[in-house]
Amino acid sequence: MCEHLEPPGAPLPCIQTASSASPRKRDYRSSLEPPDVLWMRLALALAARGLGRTAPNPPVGCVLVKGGVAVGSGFHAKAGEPHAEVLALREARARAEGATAYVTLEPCSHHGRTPPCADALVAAGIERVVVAVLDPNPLVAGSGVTRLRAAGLEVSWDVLEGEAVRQQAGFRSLIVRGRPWVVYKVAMTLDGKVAALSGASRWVSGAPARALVHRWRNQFDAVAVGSGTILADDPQLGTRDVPGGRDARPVIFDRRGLTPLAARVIRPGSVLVTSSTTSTTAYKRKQVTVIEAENEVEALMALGELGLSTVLLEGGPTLAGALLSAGLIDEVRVFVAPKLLGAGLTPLSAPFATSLDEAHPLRDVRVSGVGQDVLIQGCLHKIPRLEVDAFEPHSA
Ligand code: AOF
Ligand code: ZN
Repeated sequence: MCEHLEPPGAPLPCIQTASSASPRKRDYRSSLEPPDVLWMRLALALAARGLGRTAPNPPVGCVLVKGGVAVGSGFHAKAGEPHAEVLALREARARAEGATAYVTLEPCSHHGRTPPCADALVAAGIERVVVAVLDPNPLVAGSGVTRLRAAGLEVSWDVLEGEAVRQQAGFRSLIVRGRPWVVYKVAMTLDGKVAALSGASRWVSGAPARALVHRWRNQFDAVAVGSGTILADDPQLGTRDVPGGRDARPVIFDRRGLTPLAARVIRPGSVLVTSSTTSTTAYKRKQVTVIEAENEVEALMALGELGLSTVLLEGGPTLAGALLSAGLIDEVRVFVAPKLLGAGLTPLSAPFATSLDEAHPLRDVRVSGVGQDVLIQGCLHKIPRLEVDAFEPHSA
């Protein structure tokens, strides 16, 4: 997802990229962008409001535009509730006739929990549909576009495709790989320490970085930690201070059942991932969902079965090292704080590369400033896409 969890239009200030070398240079990009791109940005910003709420469904936004004016808009708020297009059509009513629809995901063509959006767009008299990206769901996978084109609508599907793919990383991961998209978030000192030797880590990063993490938690389906982090910090893993926020589902990786029942994350709805040898009755009594898994892959597949599409992994180094070694971390977001510790714990405790040739390169790297800290984010894996070589992005 790389930065997909931040609503488009509210990017962090990039402090050093090839395209923004001068700190005084303003970014006038949006005022020069074609209308299709601007309207799609609005649809993506709407979709972002569903992040962390729609799983196993994707976040989707839709704007209907006629004569240069938005006549309806909507976003998918929750699985089982109406799709973005339907809400936008409801708002536009008769004004939808002859309008262009901007949708961040290919309109669906199947009868799921709701009827097909492609049919609703056709019935409302929409003339043109601009889609950001095709739906990898095998029930849709191009058939939404085909159906719209067959009904005579002009359809394209490549506007802000990269942004849409990043925003839908969780959904794409879940539907293609059966497991959530895993983002490892870590805060370290300038000399690469996440905690003092005692294990104390409050606080490495500054208040603005910590507030940003709360906003991320609000947009993820789950927040995961190892039992070591629970024992060291007893974190609450909530979204304090986020207006309208709700807690992501806490997931505790605890092979040996070391998490105290009085820990703050042991609450109804939390998930405990453990081994078959752990006694789990007391956790279950606290309405904790227990997953017994033999290894990390099994654990993540079980989280996928619970419908969790995005996991923000918040440590500690042992769990992160194990997941990275198993190839299960998809993206990293590292805050580097202007402090030196000299001695302490490092972000990944499992050795996974013995030479620089074996280092894991990140793709789609972004560097930004958050208060006094520097945030570096990048992906280890490609976000799953639908390969559609034979499928034209524009109507003939
Ligand atoms: C759209 N617009 O806003 C969303 C779509 O069970 P259902 O009926 O909600 O269908 C879920 C599937 O529909 C989901 O897996 C994805 O393929 C698509 N989601 N499609 O046209 C939307 N949320
Ligand atoms: Zn739909």
